[in-house]
Amino acid sequence: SAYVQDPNDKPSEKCGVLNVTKITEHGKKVRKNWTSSWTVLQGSSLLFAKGQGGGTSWFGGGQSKPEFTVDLRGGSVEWASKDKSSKKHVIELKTRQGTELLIQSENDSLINDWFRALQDTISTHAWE
Ligand code: I3S
Repeated sequence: SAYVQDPNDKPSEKCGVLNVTKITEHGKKVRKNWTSSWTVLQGSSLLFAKGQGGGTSWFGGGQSKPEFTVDLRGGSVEWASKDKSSKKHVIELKTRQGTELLIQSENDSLINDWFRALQDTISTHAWE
């Protein structure tokens, strides 16, 4: 289903498990480290927590913090070219701060929903 901005103008939220790796940090290439992450889109922020398995959820327990947070304002998303990854369904997310992430799921419709949600968020917050 399509991602729709909340009509009451509350911060929109979307979450799920995605495979994520940074490829660039502060404009500098970093080594890939694909990790399954609990991912939350909250307003103009994208938050990543360690994947399930550890037993602690940063919901649930409330003790652990997100691994990292990305500010989507001024960023861009596109489908990653083949040279970026051998995986299927890979989104390339670039932030204004010079971080580049690859975001992937084997689930075609799930990743398409995320792509639209990220695009919508970036365009909604374009002028902030
Ligand atoms: O872009 P690369 O370097 O081919 O990325 C692959 C490597 O990071 C590899 O790990 P090491 O070469 O550090 O051991 C990963 O296991 C692969 O998953 C990476 O490539 P894909 O195509 O899966 O994004």
